[in-house]
Amino acid sequence: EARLPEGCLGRPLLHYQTIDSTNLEARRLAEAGAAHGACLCAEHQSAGRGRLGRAWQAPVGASLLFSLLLRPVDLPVDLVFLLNNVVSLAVCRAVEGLCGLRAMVKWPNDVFLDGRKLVGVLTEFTCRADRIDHVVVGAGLNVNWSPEDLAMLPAPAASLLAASGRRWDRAVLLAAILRQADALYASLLAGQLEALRDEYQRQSLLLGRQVTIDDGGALVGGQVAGFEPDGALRLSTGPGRVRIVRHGDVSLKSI
Ligand code: BT5
Repeated sequence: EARLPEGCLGRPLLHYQTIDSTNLEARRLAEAGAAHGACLCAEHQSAGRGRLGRAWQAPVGASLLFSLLLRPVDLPVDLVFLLNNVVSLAVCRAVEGLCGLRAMVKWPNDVFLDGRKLVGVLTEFTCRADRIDHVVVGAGLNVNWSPEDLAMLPAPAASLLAASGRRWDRAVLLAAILRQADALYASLLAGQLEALRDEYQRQSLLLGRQVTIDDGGALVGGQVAGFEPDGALRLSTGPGRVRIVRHGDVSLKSI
């Protein structure tokens, strides 16, 4: 079950007991010339990172912590965010297929289960002469966290164990995610942006909801009307007024 087909993303598969961050190590390997498709996973990160310098937590051995190294040399730089969506949707497909749980994407970079954060995704890239040199997409998935583990986090979070009442084999999960990511990545490179957007939209926690978005400066409120093929969020801010939002932190308005 944990075996990957020939040519699939995730080869080679590198496993670390402890590393500062799988994203940082993937970038170091990329700069040393590592090839497209490598996947790094770790039992423990001493400096697991989220966006904007935030920390990513995980009890040793309880999470699936991995980073994919991609070299999509022909992908336009302004579509790089779609690699984040490829991995988020791959996780949703794998979690639904294996565990029977319906996880939802929360723009820009989370996967939620039952209204709480299950996965965080961190996408970082490097360009050379206006083209993508490499992209690292890292994800942390709370797998075998007990309710007590979850209670240590500052914000409400979910785990597969807490949601399903059983433990899950992380190697089997990772293989399922990589197979799905491989298929979604192929459809991205084939230019199937609308199919990808439609799946993202079907899986979206935010579609149709009233939200407030903090883009680092002003707060902007409105109703999520959908997503652009490049991954940006369409926010309806008033009658006939749509604003395209490319980054920010989203809060759902409670009704
Ligand atoms: C993220 O950042 O959600 C991206 C997290 C990416 C982690 C992976 S693990 C493998 C790879 N190597 C790395 O070093 N990183 C990637 P952000 O949207 O900034 O959310 C961070 C916030 O989520 C924190 O400030 C906490 O409030 C919360 N948080 C921290 N750990 C969590 C966890 N395990 N589950 C749920 N929420 C968590």
